[in-house]
Amino acid sequence: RNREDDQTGVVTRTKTRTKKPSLYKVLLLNDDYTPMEFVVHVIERFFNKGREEATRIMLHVHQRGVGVCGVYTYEVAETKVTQVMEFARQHQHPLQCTMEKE
Ligand code: TYC
Repeated sequence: RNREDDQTGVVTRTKTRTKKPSLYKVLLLNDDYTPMEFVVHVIERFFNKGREEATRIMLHVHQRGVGVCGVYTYEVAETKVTQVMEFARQHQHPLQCTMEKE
């Protein structure tokens, strides 16, 4: 909020500037054992992608070693990583998920 002094004409800015939150990429890492179909399912379920895009992302990770599943604020990204790691562990797959500041 800006307020102008009647005597001096000086404008004082009271409101603190809002800052956009930092964004974090959530990454999947390739491995030799996790089935492709499981990875596609993970991407559909936790990153809200359709089958086509999920398949495209999975193949990118399979071929390049790493790939971005989504970009989120810190807490959301951290939650995705935890959920994916827990889901992979429950199914005894070595799938790795991590996050990185954009
Ligand atoms: N490389 C795995 C296979 O050939 C498939 C895979 C893709 C695994 C992506 C992990 O993040 C991954 N079955």
